[in-house]
Amino acid sequence: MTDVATWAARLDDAATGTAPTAPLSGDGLTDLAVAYEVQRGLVGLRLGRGERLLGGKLGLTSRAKQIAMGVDRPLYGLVTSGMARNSGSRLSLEELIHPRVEPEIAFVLGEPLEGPGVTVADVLAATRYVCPALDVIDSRYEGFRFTHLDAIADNASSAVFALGDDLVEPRGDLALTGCVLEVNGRVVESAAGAAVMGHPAAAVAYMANQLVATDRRLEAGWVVLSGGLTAPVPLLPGSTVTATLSGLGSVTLGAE
Ligand code: 0L1
Ligand code: MG
Repeated sequence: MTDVATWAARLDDAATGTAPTAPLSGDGLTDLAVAYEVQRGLVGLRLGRGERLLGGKLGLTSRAKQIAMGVDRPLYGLVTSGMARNSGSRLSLEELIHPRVEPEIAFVLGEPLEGPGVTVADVLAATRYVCPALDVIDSRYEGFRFTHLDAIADNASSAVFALGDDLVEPRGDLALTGCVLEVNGRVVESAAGAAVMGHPAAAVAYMANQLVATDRRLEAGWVVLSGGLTAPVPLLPGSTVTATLSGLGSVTLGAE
């Protein structure tokens, strides 16, 4: 096996066995293109088990999160049907390693977006709906510690996501959309849409433009999670987490 296939299998084993592994950077992962190849391999293993590709996600899109994780650039990952849950679902924490959850704005595309040069205006024109989302991240690395390349290879720590039940056409300024994150009814974080790269659609544009490097694009019908608006919070047993976004509604996940 090449390093790419070996590394993808190692991360997949960590996820399915809920046993974290050491960062790949410690074993020679030093190249951005290779990191995204590992990500493709990892997602390919899911698709080989019958999952469907549903779209994309952005990570490390807020300055606060970049500082917290010690990186200086966003990254993207891919989301599949095996990660999707309905709002109101309760997750079994036995299937996860050390999950954290963060509120996001999700975009559902009506038209494909192909870079280079995709802008916020292009994203909004191509968007059919926006809705609140909860992104459950679960790094496959020990101690949730990794480099930027490690996190790319690990498919942006993707584990589970849920969308709100209300899909609305984008209107108003999403940079000004308010977000409140509650755990068991207590407000633990709050933010505005501008926390993500100044405007959440800028994150979607970033992914479309980055995909040029591999001759890919964002497809019509895809959902794209635009990145955490607040710091992530640990998903603890017995907790219920709700994100409410002004004008967009709310989304809830529980954990047992
Ligand atoms: O959704 C995310 O922001 C994940 C980015 C990857 C790094 C992390 O796990 O924080
Ligand atoms: Mg996220």
